[in-house]
Amino acid sequence: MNVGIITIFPEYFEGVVKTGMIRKAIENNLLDVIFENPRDYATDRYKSVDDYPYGGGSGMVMKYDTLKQAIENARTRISGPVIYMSPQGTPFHQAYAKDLAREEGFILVCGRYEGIDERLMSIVDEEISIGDFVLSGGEPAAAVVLDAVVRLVPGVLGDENSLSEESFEHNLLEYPQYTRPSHIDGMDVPDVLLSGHHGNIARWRLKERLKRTLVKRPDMLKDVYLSEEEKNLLEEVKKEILETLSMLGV
Ligand code: 9D3
Repeated sequence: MNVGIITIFPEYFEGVVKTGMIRKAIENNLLDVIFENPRDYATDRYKSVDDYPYGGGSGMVMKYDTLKQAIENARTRISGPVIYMSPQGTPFHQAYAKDLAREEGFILVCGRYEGIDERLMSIVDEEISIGDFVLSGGEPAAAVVLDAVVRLVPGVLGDENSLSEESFEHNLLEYPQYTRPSHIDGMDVPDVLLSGHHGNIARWRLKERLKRTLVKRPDMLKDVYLSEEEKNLLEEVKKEILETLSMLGV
C-alpha cells in the first residue's frame, strides 16, 4: 500500500509513522508513506501557500498552484484516488476503510485555513470527513484514516485480525475484558470467565455485546441482522433491563 500525504505540516506525522502498527507495516514493506509539502513549490519570497479569499471574508484560502503541484508530484509515485480531507466530505466509516484497503494506494490532501481553492476539486476524486466536529486542519483526520486503513491491509496484523474484524462487520460493540488478578478493590471477574466452559463463555460474551449495544448504541441495532440465538439473548437482556428498572422504581 502506497499512501501520499499532502500537508504543510509533515512533522505532524513523525510520531504517526514511527509508532506501533504503522511503523511495523513500513518496516515490513507492506506500507510506504510519502509526503509532499505545498510550501516546497512556493516561488515567492514568503513561500506563500495561502491567500485572501475573493469576495472578502475572514481567514485565508489554500492557493491552487502550490497545492496542485504537490498533489501532481505525489501522483507520479502513487496510483489511486486523490482524497481531500474536508468537513464537507462523506462521513468516514469501517466499510469505507475496507474499500481503501483494497486500493493500490491513495493520496490524502490535508487542508488548512478556511479551505482550498474550489478549482482544486477538479483533481480531487473523493472527500472524507471523520465526524461532525471542527478540527483546525486535515492532518489529524488523515492520521485517523491512515490508521483505520493500514490495519486492514493483509499481513499488517496477525490473522486473528480477520476474525475479530468480522465482529465490527457484525455491528455489535465488544464484550467486557478482564485480566489478572481475579479479585481487586472488592471487584471480581465474572465466574463464567473462570469456569473454562467455552460454550458458556461464548454465550455470556455474546449476551454482553448485545447488552452494551442496546444500552450505549441502540441505533446500531436498527439495521443489524441477528441470528435466532442473538434474538433470544437480546430478549433476555431487554427483560433483565426492564426488571432492573422496575426494581429501581424507574
Ligand atoms: C468558518 C468555519 N470554518 C472554521 C470554523 C470552517 C472550517 C474550515 C476548516 C472548519 C474546519 C476546517 C478544518 N477541518 C478539516 O480540515 C477537516 C475536518 C474537520 O474539521 N472535521 C471532521 N473531519 C475533517 S476532515 C478535514
